Amino acid sequence: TNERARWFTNARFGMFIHWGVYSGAEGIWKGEKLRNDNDYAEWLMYRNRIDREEYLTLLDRFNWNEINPEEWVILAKKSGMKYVTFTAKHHDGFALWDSKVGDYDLGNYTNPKRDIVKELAEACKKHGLKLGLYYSHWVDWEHQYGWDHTKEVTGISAEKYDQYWQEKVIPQVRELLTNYGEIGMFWFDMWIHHAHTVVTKEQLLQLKSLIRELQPDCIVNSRLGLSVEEDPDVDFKTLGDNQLGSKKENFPWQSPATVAHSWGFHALDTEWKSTSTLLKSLINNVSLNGNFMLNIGPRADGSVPFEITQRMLEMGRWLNVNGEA
Ligand code: JFZ
Repeated sequence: TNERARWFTNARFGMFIHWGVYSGAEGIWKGEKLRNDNDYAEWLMYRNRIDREEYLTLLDRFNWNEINPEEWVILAKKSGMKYVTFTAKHHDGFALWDSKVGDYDLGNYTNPKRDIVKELAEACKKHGLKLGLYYSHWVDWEHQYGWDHTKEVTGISAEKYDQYWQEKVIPQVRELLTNYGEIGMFWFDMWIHHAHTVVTKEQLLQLKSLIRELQPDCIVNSRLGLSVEEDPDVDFKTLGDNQLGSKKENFPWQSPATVAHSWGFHALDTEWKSTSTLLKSLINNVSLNGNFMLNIGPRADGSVPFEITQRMLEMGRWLNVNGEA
């Protein structure tokens, strides 16, 4: 078994946090209330073809005096979760820490400067949880040479994509693994094998070896996008949402899930799963030796919807009675 992933296998239950500039829109752009195939709140910038400057006007809706990431960590802890995974950079390309790489980052748009990765790292340390970082490596809608799905049609040269990779992805991941203490996991997100798109095996291996070099104990999920043949050193597999693995898996596995539908907060989300449905998912998952990561989508003031906190705290109470320490 993989020593590096031992804590993760034992952790069983973690919190996913989708929070970023899009949280200010709550899934609705200029009054548009259409729901379609891809109505994830965090896909707003791409779906509505919002340019990189106008998109940031959403930051005006943030209440920086209210936002306290420690509250997310405390909720995770009370819910029986052992780690949190935060969207440090989602597909919109906006870095939620004080990044020196480029200018599309929170440090550059807050005064006094905020650095949510730093605040979360400190809160996790204080409360004894591991910190994972979601980093959208493949897709980036902000960088002119990053991948977006219109490029399936228009194409992009390998040279240009590599420019994005070398001047943004590599130095940002280096920053995250250098300035914030121990990072328990890197959670990448590429659900189509790289052969279908623009990312090369060499680029992905470069990223993987950077992580191994800077923090050898940091675990990396399979959505990095390399096959087991290309990189046998996989730490854990991320399955599709709510998908279950089996006891016979060769690698630790995890399934991510939301409480309603969207990952980022969506004002039109109304179909909340019940606590017992969520508990059944957790129990199914754990009984098959898996790991369940349940999402919160806080609002632009940092608050977590009541429908989510209530269910998570109920799960925590159940685990207090029935779970193993
Ligand atoms: C991706 C993102 O596009 C989305 O915004 C969110 O961050 C989610 C956690 O990850 O969306 C996916 C990717 C893969 C699957 C489902 C949603 N899948 O394989 O089932």
